Amino acid sequence: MLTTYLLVLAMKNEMFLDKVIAKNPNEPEFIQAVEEFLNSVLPFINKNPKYIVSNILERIIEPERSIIFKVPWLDDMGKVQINRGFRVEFNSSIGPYKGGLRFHPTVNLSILKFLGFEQIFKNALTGLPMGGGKGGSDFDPKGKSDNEVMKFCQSFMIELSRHIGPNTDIPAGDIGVGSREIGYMFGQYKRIKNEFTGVLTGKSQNWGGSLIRPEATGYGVVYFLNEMLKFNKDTLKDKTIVISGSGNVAQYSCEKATELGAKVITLSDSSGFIYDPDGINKEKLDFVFHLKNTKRGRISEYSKKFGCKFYKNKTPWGIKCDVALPCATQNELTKSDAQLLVKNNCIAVCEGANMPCSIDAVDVFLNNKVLYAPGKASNAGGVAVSGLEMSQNSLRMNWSRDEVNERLKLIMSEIHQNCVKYGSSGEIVNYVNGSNISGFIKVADSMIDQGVV
Ligand code: NDP
Ligand code: 2IT
Repeated sequence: MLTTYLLVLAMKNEMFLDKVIAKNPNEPEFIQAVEEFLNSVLPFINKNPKYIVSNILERIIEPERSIIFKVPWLDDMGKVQINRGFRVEFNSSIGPYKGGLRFHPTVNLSILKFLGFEQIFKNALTGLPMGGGKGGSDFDPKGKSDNEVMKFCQSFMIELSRHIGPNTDIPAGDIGVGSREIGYMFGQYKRIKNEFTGVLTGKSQNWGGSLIRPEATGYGVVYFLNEMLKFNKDTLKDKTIVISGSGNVAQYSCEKATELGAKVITLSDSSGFIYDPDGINKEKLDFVFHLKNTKRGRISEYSKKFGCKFYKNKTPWGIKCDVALPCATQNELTKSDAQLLVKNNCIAVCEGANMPCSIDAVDVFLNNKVLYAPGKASNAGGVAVSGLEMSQNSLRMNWSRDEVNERLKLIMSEIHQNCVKYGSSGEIVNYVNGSNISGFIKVADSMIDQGVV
């Protein structure tokens, strides 16, 4: 009798994606993230009746709260501008909501729900007590003066401050949000609440930030890659690496990979990519840091400075490499890109960005035994060090660079071990299954412990 009941419920699970699509129309990125998750988790759930009986799937894909608000601000010409602000507080079963803010013209509810959903399991994988959330705005910082960015950030925080707090929801950076934006938002939060608290992470070091947080996502990506290679009795030494993006994650992935003996030959932005066959060494990377973080210029300037090729409006996946690190944005690597990488004998793909590879690109990697790490495992170093920043703020202490870096290394290695534990079949490690199942168990069990939540 019970078996028949469970069988019926399991069949309902199989049709679950149709229900998600019907309930969340016009949210393709969110549906994509749920589909990828279900591919790993459904077979596991169907073997573990407690998750079926507790209807955990339907519960876990619904955000606890989605806040959408108007952000009015005055530009330098004195004209009123209007943007839309968001915070998706997705799941707080293992800790306060935690996740970045993205400022980019493409930002909408679908993108923030996909990012918030992935963040739940990523945060669980870090082993730290953080729930999942994500927010941001369709505001475009490109081409805006510092004054305009500040005015926008202040107005954004007037509304956001009602919903966040050091024990409730702790935002951080993401695309378009770096230390400048975090500074303006922190200053405004402090004025509104008259409190100096760790309400945001990614703060500057003079006022509560953690050493290594700027580097953490990129360094973590390379530490994870190193673990994957080590597990396959290989190393990073002399590997040729193709990186997309030239922002925070791309810059520090490039720095750490180079430090560990690899050669990085591409970087990109939304205008195209540069190909430097000699490798982007320390001096060249210093130029990129200045170009992108201070001058806020275009990556094409690198090719003029160092005399290499710039490919306008192209992505770098056709360049022959051993390893690819997509570090720009979602769905930037498609099935045909994956086929090119395989044809060129790429052995590993480690995601710095969130969901940069489409589902059919991931299938190509898995079918061809390319070592493939999904972002929720490989880019978890950023939020992990955000978690360490929260600990330091609570303790009112600062840890040394070495101490934070060692903790980051350990966390990335433990995430790798968990992927091996939950994703191995025979000799092969499926990192997609490993990360999804490992993250899911912790969150789902906590939800069940806490009753009808
Ligand atoms: P940045 O804003 O510092 O850099 C983003 C980079 O990606 C830029 O080079 C940008 O080019 C490029 N890019 C952004 N959107 C597009 C697009 N639609 N098409 C082509 N290129 C694009 O962001 P981060 O480096 O912080 O973030 C990069 C990725 O890493 C994102 O997916 C983010 O979610 C993820 N991530 C970030 C973490 C962090 O701690 N910052 C942590 C974990 C993941 P351009 O300047 O021309 O727009
Ligand atoms: O996608 C991510 O993990 C981030 N943007 C970092 C989030 C954080 O809270 O540090």
